[in-house]
Amino acid sequence: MEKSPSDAPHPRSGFCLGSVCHSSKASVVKELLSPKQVARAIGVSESSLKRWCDRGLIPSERTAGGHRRLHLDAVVSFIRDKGYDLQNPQLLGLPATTGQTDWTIQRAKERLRDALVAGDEIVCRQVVLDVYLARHSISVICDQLIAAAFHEIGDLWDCGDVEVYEERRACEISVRLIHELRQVVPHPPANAPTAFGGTIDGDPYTLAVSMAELVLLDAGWNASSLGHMLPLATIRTALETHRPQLLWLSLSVIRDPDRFVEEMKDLFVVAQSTGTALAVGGRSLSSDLRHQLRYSVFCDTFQNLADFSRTLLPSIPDTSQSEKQTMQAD
Ligand code: B12
Repeated sequence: MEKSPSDAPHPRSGFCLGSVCHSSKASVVKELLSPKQVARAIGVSESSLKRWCDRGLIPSERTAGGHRRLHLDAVVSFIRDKGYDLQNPQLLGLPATTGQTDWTIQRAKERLRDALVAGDEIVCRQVVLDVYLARHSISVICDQLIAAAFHEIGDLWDCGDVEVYEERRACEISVRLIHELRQVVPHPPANAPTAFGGTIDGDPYTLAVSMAELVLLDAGWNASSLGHMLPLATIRTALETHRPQLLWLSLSVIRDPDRFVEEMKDLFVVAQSTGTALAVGGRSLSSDLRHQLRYSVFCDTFQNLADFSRTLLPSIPDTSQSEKQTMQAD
């Protein structure tokens, strides 16, 4: 049965699939879709699709000749927000089986882990996109899919079942996957509060810091990763200069714990003076170390971070609560 949207979809910043990359901010190559293509892809009539365009329920534009055209990123957002099934994903240039597997998170994690180890980027992209289209939250995708797959890859490496090059290639693929997800999460409003984050000097682990950035963007923050291997002194300068409302630190490696404790004391004082909440997480923060530190919150998971960040911004709705809800028919 044909479904009809009940309200306007969230504006999205852009989406990048395969060789087709576009964004509403930066004007690069844009693939425009016709209402007929989109209608056939999601199994609705072309006239319904055109009506939704005209009602502004799905963003579209007109060609010089007056024909409606839709951007892929807006279409993907629409499908996700409204819960449509992708009947012919290839018509949108998506992998043929996108949206056609009802993954459990556990099964998706196993598939992602295997595809990451095999270097099969197409399958990795398909699994992550499927789970996103199935309305799982970004924090669940980060915690239970990508991070969980990496925990298993680490164990496989430890047992000698995964080569170093396979693990590194998996990281490269994941950096690209996270970047692609970054393009589809809702674009934070111009006046969104600012969050900065990074890893400290000596910490080469980049995935968690990028995932935290993605999770915060999705939670409505103007989040920017400052990168990895940052001396705490430069993080301090960033706070003093920009006074972000939130700073996240991912701490996978702490080379010199005593020095770290001293520098963190200073950083906390600065954070208080700049009105910056300090969120910390990561494998190297033992409970012993945590007892010597001051911070606003310690997070085991990205879900913790998303939840904490929302307590700072009670006006931002928690979209993860509506995960997997089915859409109402018109
Ligand atoms: C990829 C990887 C690397 C890559 C990282 C590359 C990159 N670009 O990031 C590189 C090559 C650097 C690397 C190097 C090494 N690695 Co390594 N690595 C991993 C691996 C497979 C994945 C790490 C990762 O990104 N995981 C995904 C993140 C998101 O998960 P996470 O860090 O556990 O974070 C969770 C929480 O802590 C939380 N979190 C983390 N940070 C933050 C921050 C905030 C703000 C919040 C809210 C939450 C949060 O969120 C996650 C939960 O969802 C892990 C396996 C594992 N268990 O993670 C091994 C692992 C960490 N590595 C290991 C080892 C041994 C090494 C090396 C010593 C190997 C060597 N002989 O050279 C070196 C050490 C490097 C160093 N300088 O310290 C061991 C560590 C064992 C131990 N007891 O410490 C592990 C556990 C593998 C294993 N099973 O043995 N590694």
